[in-house]
Amino acid sequence: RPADDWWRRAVVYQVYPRSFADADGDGTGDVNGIRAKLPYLADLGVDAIWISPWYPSPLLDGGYDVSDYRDINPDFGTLADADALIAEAHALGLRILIDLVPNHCSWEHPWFKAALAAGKGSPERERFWFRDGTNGQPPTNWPAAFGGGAWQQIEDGQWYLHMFDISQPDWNWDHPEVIEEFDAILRFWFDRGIDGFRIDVADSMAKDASLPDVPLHEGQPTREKYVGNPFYDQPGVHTIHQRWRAIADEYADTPQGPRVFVAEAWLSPAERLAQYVRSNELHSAFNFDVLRCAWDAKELRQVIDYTTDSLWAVGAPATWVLSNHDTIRHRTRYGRDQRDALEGAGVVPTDLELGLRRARAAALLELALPGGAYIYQGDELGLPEVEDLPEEVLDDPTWERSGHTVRGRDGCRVPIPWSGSEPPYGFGSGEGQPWLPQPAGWGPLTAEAQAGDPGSHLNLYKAALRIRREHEALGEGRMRWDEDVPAGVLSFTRDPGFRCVVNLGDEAVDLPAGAEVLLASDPVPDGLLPTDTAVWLRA
Ligand code: TEU
Repeated sequence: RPADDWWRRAVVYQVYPRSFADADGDGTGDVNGIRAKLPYLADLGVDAIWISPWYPSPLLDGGYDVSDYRDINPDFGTLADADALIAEAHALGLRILIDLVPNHCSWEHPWFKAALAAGKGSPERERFWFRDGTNGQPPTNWPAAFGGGAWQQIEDGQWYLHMFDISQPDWNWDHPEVIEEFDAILRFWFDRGIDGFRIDVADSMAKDASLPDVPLHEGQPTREKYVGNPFYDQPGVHTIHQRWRAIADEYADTPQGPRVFVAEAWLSPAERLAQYVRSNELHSAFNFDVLRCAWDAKELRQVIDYTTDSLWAVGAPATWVLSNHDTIRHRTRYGRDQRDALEGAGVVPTDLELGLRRARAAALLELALPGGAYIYQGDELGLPEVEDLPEEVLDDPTWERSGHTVRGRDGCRVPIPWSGSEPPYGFGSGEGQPWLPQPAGWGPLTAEAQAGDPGSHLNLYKAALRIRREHEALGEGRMRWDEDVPAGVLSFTRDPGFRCVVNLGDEAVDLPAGAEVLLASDPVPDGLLPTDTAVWLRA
């Protein structure tokens, strides 16, 4: 296969640096920790890693509050460590994507500090959204993502816009200096050898500068991304993406191959998302509709169909994702019957054994679908969401900003258990406590414990990724649903000669006669496919 289309079929592993691996033993993950685990990732069989923000940051939103886009957070390491990581990863055949956070920065960013100091009407304020309010009220009724309004008033009476936390002022993307600054940031990292960027809230940078209010829903300003929303999916975002694509394309004809973008945009329906991956824009975009699906054959099939149809219409590959650092881990989600399992951590009863079976089956489904796939760190170990973190350790801003009503996203960010039978499970030396406490009982889930067990979750992922690399049917390409299966079963064929069958129904079904089982998510006795089980077949 040509190296230049690697991103169309790549399996990318998401590293959340704070929680991945701790080389210096201070209880916080770091760049040298990632370096130490590169052989693990190469052995796992992924093609690339995406590293969530590693920049200097007060970490008020886990690093999505960037105070310097051209450096490494001293808690995580140095630029020299990052350079070494890039070189070592490339030597192992792993590509590196990093996170670009272009909608907002941290209130500690020098440009924002300069804007506060320079005062009303200054050119420094023009790079952000500073406005006067009316009668003590903010300029618009826009809601912030983590609760409360999106405008924060400062001492001189002006308000600044923050679509996320108050510590994350929104950039003014109508300003040439902001545009040029991000051009330079892209080049800075491309020149250091980065293979691409995941674009944070890729649908939000452009704003309707006439600042209209949003409609009310049940008395509250809506957070819905309706068509025409003044701060989401504005036409201006596409101008920005086209500009970035041109920059990435300047690097395309180098031995390293193309530099790529993946959009994070929680936009439905897929036709809307497909606009972001037209050939002169971003290369790919996460599909979150599958992530939001219940464990239901009909619903999944429908979502897979309209996703692939709308992406293929613009020539883009599908990009599947089951979990990330913002969502409840799918082992836990799939262990629940409730369709609203994405919300309400801690209140819905969870069957973790059921969740694990389904997570195993889901891994085979995800990795057999056409296109690329993302794996969130720890999902290869079958980690569940940690739902009983003590309130005093909760760190996600949603906890604070929601007035302690939403527990937030910490439960999927608990440091990875690598080895040993008790905390910190090889995450650091134990000298510095892990920044979030790990639960007791994770001993059997460590990478070390699973490595030697042929039936482990880790070894299922490894086997699937090995077959995916070897089997020419997998990755980019087309799929065809097989209709000769009972309701509740998903079955599709990839050419040549590869079939994936997933039983999401209530009873065991017959496996197709004469098929050779390449891989099964759980044992398949007597030609039967049990419930919540998936198989890969040579058809
Ligand atoms: O998330 C963007 C985003 O829209 C999320 O708030 C999403 O809607 C929510 O988490 C769904 O559960 C990105 C990052 O992934 C997230 O970690 C950051 O907090 C956010 O941007 C702000 O940078």
